[in-house]
Amino acid sequence: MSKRVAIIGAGPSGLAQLRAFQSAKKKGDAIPEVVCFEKQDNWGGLWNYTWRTGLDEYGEPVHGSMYRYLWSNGPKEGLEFADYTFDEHFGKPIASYPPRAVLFDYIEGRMKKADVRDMIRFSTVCRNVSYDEATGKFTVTVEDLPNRRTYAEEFDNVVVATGHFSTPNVPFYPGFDTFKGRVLHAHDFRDAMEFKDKNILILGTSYSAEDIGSQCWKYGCKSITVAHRTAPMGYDWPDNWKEVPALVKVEGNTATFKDGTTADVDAVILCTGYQHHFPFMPEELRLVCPNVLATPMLYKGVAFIDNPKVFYLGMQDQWYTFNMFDAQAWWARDVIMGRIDVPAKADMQADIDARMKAESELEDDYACIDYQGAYTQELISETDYPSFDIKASNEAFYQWKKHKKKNIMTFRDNGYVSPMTGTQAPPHHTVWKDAMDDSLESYLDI
Ligand code: FAD
Ligand code: NA7
Repeated sequence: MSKRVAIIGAGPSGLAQLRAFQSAKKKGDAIPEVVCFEKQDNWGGLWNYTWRTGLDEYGEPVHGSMYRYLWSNGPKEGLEFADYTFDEHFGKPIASYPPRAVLFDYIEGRMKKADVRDMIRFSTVCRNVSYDEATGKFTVTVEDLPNRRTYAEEFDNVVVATGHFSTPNVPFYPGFDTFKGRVLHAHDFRDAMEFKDKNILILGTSYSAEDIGSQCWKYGCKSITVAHRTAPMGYDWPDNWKEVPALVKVEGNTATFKDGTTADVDAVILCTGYQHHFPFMPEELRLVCPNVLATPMLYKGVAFIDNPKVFYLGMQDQWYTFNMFDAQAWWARDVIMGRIDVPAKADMQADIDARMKAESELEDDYACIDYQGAYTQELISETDYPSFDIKASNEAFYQWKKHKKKNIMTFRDNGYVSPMTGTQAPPHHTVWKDAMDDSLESYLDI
């Protein structure tokens, strides 16, 4: 095959794309030349922890949004790779909510086995992509950061796998500019110990709000106040945690909420979500998208309908993660290799419209889980990605929701059944609230 494929980003999505091509090669198929550009000096994307915030050593925006002591916020049974199980990697069953380092090790284990590291150009940031109608080729311009060398190469396809939980959505509220404490976004949160004995105000009611609040509680903050714009999270919170209506303003250290109540706080943590941000893509190829399950502009949630030689991976709001990225990557690979045809643009648009309508009719989180499970299943059924028991994954998610409802501070102490191996996860040796050491060694007890 003389085709060249550029993958931008070596997080779980970009790595899924590399693994998809490598698995075809292993079966004896001729694959395109694949080059992956990764701006960090290692793979793993968000799972590659960095202490840095703001700008990195080269002046680039720091990609990392993960923080210390982060444990998986969903069951590992919902994200397991079908071609590389947890049992295979760890050689023994492990508990259901691994800390970041353990999941990083798992992601890395599959890629080491696939032996594709030399297809990645690390510390190389993608600056620009352009498409030439006449030649049908893309010019991808990148910068080799340590050597400050900018160069361009031609490709037949571009796979954008740069994630969408890195560029923060930062709202302004009156008084932020004169607030006496720290105002930070979740993207810049690193160590809950910073907030020990402090009163914190959190804005937002989704995963970051819930988990950063829980971290701060676990590591000894004095109180947590969460202000909601739309609806409270409604869990049965610990005594020093309260939910209040939307923030109106801060004056000095005093926050005032929509119902007129106030709270004195030391820090404000904006858990207000992220933006899909692709400054390196030209406007005509740039995905514009909110954090939803059915993405606009992408056929089957992957192929960019205005130019289906461009693919975006992992751009959905995520219940399913790693194995959904795999399903997308295998599907994109098969379009690139001519095994799957994309239909005419009007048909692709009709498909997108139908998916968006279906999403708008989903009644609750359980329906969302089913929806994304069915989507993952649909893509898998069109490729040779190992099929797996999606119903068992859905079941792990349902149980997770129920366990959270029952007790938000103990849900991580539960274990579920692997959809890949049928293995029942054992309980972890220490309950989450008492497990202060999140290292791989501590978790695996080695
Ligand atoms: P990313 O992991 O964001 O990787 C994108 C990669 O692209 C990065 O390596 C980045 O350096 C690179 N890149 C970006 N721009 C450029 C450029 N211009 N040029 C070259 N390279 C570039 N999911 C779960 O399943 N379980 C969890 O517990 C969980 N917890 C999370 C906690 C937090 C705080 C966040 C923010 C997300 C969490 N997620 C979790 C979801 C997460 O999005 C996925 O697990 C996964 O990391 C997404 O993979 P990705 O490859 O699409 O994106
Ligand atoms: P999400 O899931 O996109 O949630 C963003 C939250 O921020 C949501 O509760 C929004 O409330 C809230 N929000 C957004 N803008 C504002 C303003 N202006 N004021 C108050 N509240 C606001 O992002 P997360 O960071 O929680 O999660 C992203 C990923 O990180 C996720 O996949 C996890 O795995 C980790 P709304 O309901 O819209 O009123």
